[in-house]
Amino acid sequence: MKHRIAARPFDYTLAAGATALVVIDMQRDFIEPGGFGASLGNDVSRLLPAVAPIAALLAAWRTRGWPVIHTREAHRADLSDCPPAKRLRGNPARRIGDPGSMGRLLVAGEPGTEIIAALSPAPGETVIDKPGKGMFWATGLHEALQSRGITHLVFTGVTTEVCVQTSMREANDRGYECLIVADATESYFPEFKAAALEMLTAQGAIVGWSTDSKTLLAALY
Ligand code: TIU
Repeated sequence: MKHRIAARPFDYTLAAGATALVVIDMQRDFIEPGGFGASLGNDVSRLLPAVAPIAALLAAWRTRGWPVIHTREAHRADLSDCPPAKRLRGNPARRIGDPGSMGRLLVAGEPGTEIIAALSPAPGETVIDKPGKGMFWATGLHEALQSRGITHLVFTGVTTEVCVQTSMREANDRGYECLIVADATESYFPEFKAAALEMLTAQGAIVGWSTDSKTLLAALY
């Protein structure tokens, strides 16, 4: 079954059951004070408006038994999957792997890499730790999605122009039909969020489509 979703720059056709909801990096390290996002000098409260729309989309996907993918930006404890170029770049207050109030920044298994309680993964949902900004780099995700017949991806999470945009671009190059939900993604920089949504959908959906959660949810009923 197909669902027609009003979207920019034109309607998106969602394939029921073959469309995964992707929730990018809704982990404490980006959303709560004391984590990696704050260490870069950001106002982490800016990301909170995305939480309720993502929760509503998760409920809709779970009711239908459709696939859900959660990602976390998280490195191995020995940082062997964190290139020096990533760890050493800039002059942050604290670097990846340094101790913070939620454990070592962006290290798998530490409290900071836990997905926030409001969006906790349900049993059976896929959770992947990714060492890069994009969800396909060094994760094996493409093969996992292909084996499950997933052809369409609906993107949510943080931050719009960093991990969400990178993941959506990687997905587009791998042949997925990609939709981003504008109110279910946030950035520390509102102007970057707006620009990212524009550039993803420009030139006849060069990377994909955008819609809002109310339009998407209404179209599923
Ligand atoms: N800094 C920033 O905006 N984002 C990241 O570092 N990672 C993600 O977007 N998840």
